[in-house]
Amino acid sequence: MTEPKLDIHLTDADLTAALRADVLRGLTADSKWLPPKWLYDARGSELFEEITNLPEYFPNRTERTLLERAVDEIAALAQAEVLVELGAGSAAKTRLLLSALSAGGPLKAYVPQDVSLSALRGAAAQAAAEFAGLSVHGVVSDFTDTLRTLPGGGRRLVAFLGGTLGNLVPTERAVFLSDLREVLNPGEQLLLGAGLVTDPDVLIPAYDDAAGITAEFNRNVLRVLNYRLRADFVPDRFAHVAIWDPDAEWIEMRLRATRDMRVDIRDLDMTVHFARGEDLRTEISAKFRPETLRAELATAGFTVTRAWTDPRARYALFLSER
Ligand code: AVJ
Repeated sequence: MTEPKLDIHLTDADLTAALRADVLRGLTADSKWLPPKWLYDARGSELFEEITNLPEYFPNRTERTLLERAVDEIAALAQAEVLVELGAGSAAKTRLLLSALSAGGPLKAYVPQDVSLSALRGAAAQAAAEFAGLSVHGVVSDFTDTLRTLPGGGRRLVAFLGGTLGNLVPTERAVFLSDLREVLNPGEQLLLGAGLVTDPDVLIPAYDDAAGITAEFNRNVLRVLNYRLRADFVPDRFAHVAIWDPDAEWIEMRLRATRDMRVDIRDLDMTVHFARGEDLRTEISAKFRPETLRAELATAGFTVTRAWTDPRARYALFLSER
């Protein structure tokens, strides 16, 4: 087996610096918020893997079923020499893509990208072990920052799966999609997985499961602040809340203070007050209407060549060309 290469664009020190900036901005705002990427330290990435196995969390299972159905056609259309996977995480679905792309196709390299070094190490090692002759080149970064420095070396298929696009608000999404379109060469393609707008009675439990794993995942961000910035959050004093916003058509995860609190963030010399009932928003997870997402892709300069949806129209895969 060839050892996987690993590019670290985000060192531990970079992460701490970025977190400081986000905490300064987000926890001094009128409505407190933090970007969702801070949910994914080693423990957070593990908890997310657990979420994908929950009965209520349908997006990953639905996406996998769609991928199983679509993957040969995707491979035939993409003719990819390099598979780039943005937000790869533990890359559980990658095996499907890698085997279809390498079966008789020109695939030479796999480039998994993720913000979590621990998740990426596992993904890279596993792919290298399973696909002999495949060159594996992991990138630790924030996916919105490193499009320009993604390794090339042949015709690329960029996979952005799991519905992670939904973590971006509309303006961020537009910038991200057009930046991505700009770095791709003619003929290179994007495979996008996106959750669709569906019944809130199905969506909300997916983000508020009976076993409380999503609640632990959500509260984990407070533990990240505790060890990275020497804060003294007591995670159990925050309740997990998942809300469907019918106007914005996104799920919001929040942490709700169960009493008045002062929290010291020592490394920022900062004290934050929470009133009982006050929310800290930790994630948005936008859901899409197929026509709207097609329009957003078109505005960014992509042409959708193929799309797949499950029978209950809860999730979709879009293959588009630069
Ligand atoms: C990894 C961002 C796609 O939004 O569904 C799961 C994260 N948050 N449960 C999603 C998540 C709560 C997930 N993404």
